[in-house]
Amino acid sequence: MLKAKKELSARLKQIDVVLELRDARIPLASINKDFESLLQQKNRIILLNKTGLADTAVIEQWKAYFQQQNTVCHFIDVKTNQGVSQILPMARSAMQNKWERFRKKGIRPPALKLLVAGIPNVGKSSLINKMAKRHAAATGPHPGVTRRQEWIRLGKDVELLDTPGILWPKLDQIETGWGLAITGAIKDRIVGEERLCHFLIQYLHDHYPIMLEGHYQLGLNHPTPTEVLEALARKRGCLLAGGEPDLTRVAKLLLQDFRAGKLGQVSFERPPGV
Ligand SMILES: Nc1nc2c(ncn2[C@@H]2O[C@H](COP(=O)(O)OP(=O)(O)O)[C@@H](O)[C@H]2O)c(=O)[nH]1
Ligand SMILES: [Mg+2]
Repeated sequence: MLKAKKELSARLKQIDVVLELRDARIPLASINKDFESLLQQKNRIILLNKTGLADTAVIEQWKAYFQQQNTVCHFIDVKTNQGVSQILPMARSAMQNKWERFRKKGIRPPALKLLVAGIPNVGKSSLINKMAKRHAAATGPHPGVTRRQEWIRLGKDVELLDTPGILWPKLDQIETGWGLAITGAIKDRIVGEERLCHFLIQYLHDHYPIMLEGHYQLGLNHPTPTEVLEALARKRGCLLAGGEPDLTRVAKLLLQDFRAGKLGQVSFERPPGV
C-alpha cells in the first residue's frame, strides 16, 4: 500500500485535475481512505460510473447527499455514454482560475493534464478509451517522465494520461467489502463465488424482494440462498456427473447475469442517514 501511495503521489505531481471514478452502486465504499488524503489535495471531479446498473431512486438520494456536502460529482455510464461528454467541460471549468492567471500575464497556459483514478473494475480503461476515441490519437511519450506512459491529447488544450491510477480497495469493513466484491473490485476467488452469491441472494431478498423470482421464476417460497442456487442449477442444467447441482458453476452464472444488469438495477449503499 505504501509503495502504491508513493507511486500515485509522484504521478499526481504532473496532474492538474483528477477524474476519480467510483461505482455508482457503492459511492462511499469505493473510496480508499489511504488514498483519499492524497486526492483531497488535488483538483478533483468525482465521477460515479455504471449508473445504468444502479437503483435510480437511490441515485437521486446520492445526488442530494453530494450536493449537501458541496462535493463536485457527476453520474455517468461509460457503456452507454451517459454523461461522458460533460467531463471535459467540467475539468476545464475546474481550471478556469488558474488559466485566467496565465492569460492576465499574457502567457499561453500549459495544457490541462488529467488522470483517471479509481478502484479495480470501476471502468477506468473504458473511460480512457472512450475519451481518447472521441478526440485525436495518442501523442508520443512526454519528456521528463521516467516510467513509460503516454499522454492522449484531447482537443488543443487538454491531455489525459493513458494509464489510470489504481486505488487499491481497503478491506477493513465487512459491509463495504461485500459491495466491493459484488462490483468486481476484489477478485471473486478471494471471497468465493458461492459465498458471494449467498450475500447477493440475501441482499436482494431484503432490498429487492421480487427481483430474483421475477427474472428466474424458480417458484420458491421464502427460500434460503442455498435453495435458490440449487433450484437455479437444476433449471439451467448446471449439474455434476451424479446429477447433483453444480453450485460453483451456477454461482458464476448468477454473478454474470447480475453484473450484466439482467436482473435489474441495484444499489448496495445508501447515503448515511437515509
Ligand atoms: N454496465 C456498465 N459496465 C461498464 C461501464 N463501464 C465499464 N464497464 C464494464 O466494467 C468492466 C471493467 O471495466 P474496465 O474499464 O476494464 O475497468 P478498470 O479495471 O477500472 O480499468 C468491463 O467489463 C466494462 O465493460 C458502465 O458504465 N456500465
Ligand atoms: Mg483497466
